[in-house]
Amino acid sequence: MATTAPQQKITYTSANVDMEAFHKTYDAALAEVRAQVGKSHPLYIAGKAVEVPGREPIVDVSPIDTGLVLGRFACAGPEQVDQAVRTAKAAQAGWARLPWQERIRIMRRAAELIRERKFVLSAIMSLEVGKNRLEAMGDTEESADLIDYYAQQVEDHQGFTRAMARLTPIERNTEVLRPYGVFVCVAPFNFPLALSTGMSSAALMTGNTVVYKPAEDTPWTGLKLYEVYRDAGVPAGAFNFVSGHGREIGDPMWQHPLTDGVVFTGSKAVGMRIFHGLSQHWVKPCLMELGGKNSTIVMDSADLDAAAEGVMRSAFGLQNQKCSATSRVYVHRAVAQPFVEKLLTQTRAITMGDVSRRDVWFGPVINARAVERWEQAVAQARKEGRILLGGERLRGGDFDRGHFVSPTIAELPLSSSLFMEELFVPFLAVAPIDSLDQAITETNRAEYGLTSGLFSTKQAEIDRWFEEVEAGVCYVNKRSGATTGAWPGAQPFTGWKGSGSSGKGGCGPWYVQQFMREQSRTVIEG
Ligand code: UN1
Repeated sequence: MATTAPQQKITYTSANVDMEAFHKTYDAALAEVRAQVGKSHPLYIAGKAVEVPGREPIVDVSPIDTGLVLGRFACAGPEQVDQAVRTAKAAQAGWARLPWQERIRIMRRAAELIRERKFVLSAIMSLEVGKNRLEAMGDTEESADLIDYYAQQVEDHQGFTRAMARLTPIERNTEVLRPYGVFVCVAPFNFPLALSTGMSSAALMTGNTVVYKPAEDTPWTGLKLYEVYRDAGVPAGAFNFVSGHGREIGDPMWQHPLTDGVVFTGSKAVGMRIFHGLSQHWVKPCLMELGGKNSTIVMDSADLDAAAEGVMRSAFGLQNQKCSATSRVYVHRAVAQPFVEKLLTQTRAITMGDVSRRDVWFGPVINARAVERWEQAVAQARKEGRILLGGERLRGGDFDRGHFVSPTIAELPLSSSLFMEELFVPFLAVAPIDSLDQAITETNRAEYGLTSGLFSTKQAEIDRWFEEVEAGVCYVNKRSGATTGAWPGAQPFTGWKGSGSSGKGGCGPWYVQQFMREQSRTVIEG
């Protein structure tokens, strides 16, 4: 069966899709992908395969089944990093000299190819990340839409060239935005296609070249993005695929003197290290999205069914491994008991296991380190408060093959550090509050400020919350996901405080401009 058949678009909040056709095509794509596992893959620098003979490859295993080796990926060292950055530098002028319309044409072709390949790309992500089918397809569709949305921004601004005022009749003044040069693009595992595509496509279409490092846990999806760009016509050397161990190659990439900027999505700790280290001789752009500790506030006027479903979806979708996930809930004391009961009922109904199967919603966490983090959080919660649901590793059958932990909800005192630290595992902290003021104060106490959710039917509360909450992406009464599901062109994804660096997010109208610098051009014509 063809896995490239066109089908309806799936977003993170889709309904009314023909699920029979979807699952049939997904099954076929999974079979196709399973037939390709276990191969060895090189790096791609200057359009050429580069082997790294002296170093052990990265063994890419599925978190669903750690016995399933998806592939072996060449493990770059500093020498290959140097080669990749030099290559990107050499390719940059030629790429930037193309008329912007030509770059946009190539990038829009890449979006088309992602849509053509969407079932195979999603099936790979299901196996490589442990993403359920709809989440994986959402990731793929978002990737294509990100390219188109950014391309539209460039078109709407005529390639970012505009005529400026004249101070005298004899001068002609123009301003143009021009690329910085070489961007190092470091991607995380959780949205291995959407975040890689969003960051790199914005860099590329504005005339930069890219050295791309996929997350260590998801090099296969990253390689597929390389193939998309190559097949779309991105010239050799403009996008270089360099897999390897996190810090070992990440550091030499951004520390390289020929690197002109960094675009990074990942942890705050790593992001801050890059930010502080990047600008040694002059200030270089460092565009970062750095995680969250997102709260949802449930007020006494809320529709509690909607709130419970919205929180469950945002807390446990992709096993909480989203920067946008809800990981703490402040619920008004007057409705705390019925809300928590509904939340527990919703969470008990979650289907768990091998997420590559249809109808399984909740899968494994990404690796053994994540299991450990979850175990530590559970142990701390047992000491400080009360586990309301979960708290055990999942065992037996499918569960014994992968990194499976149960969706866990704990009631904790507001003083617990579990309300403030990002964990990135399925652990939800809940506490009753007495007022909106208190809930906003608690929310804003965190170092992070990415997404935030509110369930309330009182306009005055909604207005106040928008005004006072310190977060870039705010949702009211969102049942399909209290704090998750941002989409290109609909919800710009901007991290405030410790969640980002520039105040202008991906998915938004000010994103691509950040990959360029102004040049004002004055010509005296007299
Ligand atoms: C992330 O986890 O870094 O809003 C991105 C969402 C997704 C993006 C999450 N579009 O839930």
